Amino acid sequence: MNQQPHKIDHVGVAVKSLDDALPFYVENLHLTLEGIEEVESEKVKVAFLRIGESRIELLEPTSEDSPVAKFIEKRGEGIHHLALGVKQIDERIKELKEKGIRMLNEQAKTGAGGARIAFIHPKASSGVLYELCEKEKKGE
Ligand code: CMX
Repeated sequence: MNQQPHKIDHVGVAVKSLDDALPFYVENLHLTLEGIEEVESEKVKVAFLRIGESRIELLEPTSEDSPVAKFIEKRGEGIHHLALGVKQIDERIKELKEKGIRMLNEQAKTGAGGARIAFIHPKASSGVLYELCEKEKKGE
């Protein structure tokens, strides 16, 4: 069933500062920090914390015009998006567009960890920002 998302790949959480947020996750929740990476195209620095087959992705804005900076300004820190693990993302985007679903990305772009990603506008999905996320099998 290639059409069906196969897991929650990660939950994106907007934070003002990774340095301030990380100790809670690592020292109190005992999650494993897999790595920190800057995603220039999205104007964020991200930290991935493994939780079972999924991850929590902490997102710190790296500039004032970052989508995450705007989100924090408007709503405060908190859950920012849900990323669904999918196969054949190009097909998934094409199908959603054909069905008239408002996509924020008409084509997949490269996100953290080299994943191919595309966002669906939250107005198309009951106020939730969804990311489609396709990864190579290795290190998924
Ligand atoms: N979740 C749910 N709703 C959201 C949202 C979010 N994360 N961010 C904004 N919204 C809401 C706004 O509050 C607004 O709602 P109201 O009209 O009811 O107030 C609505 O979406 C549209 O807002 P907008 O003014 O048209 O657009 P914004 O400038 O706020 O941008 C969005 C919102 C989603 C289009 C923009 O943030 C975007 O393009 N996001 C995709 C890219 C991204 O988020 N990158 C960062 C993560 C990258 C990564 O994971 O690596």
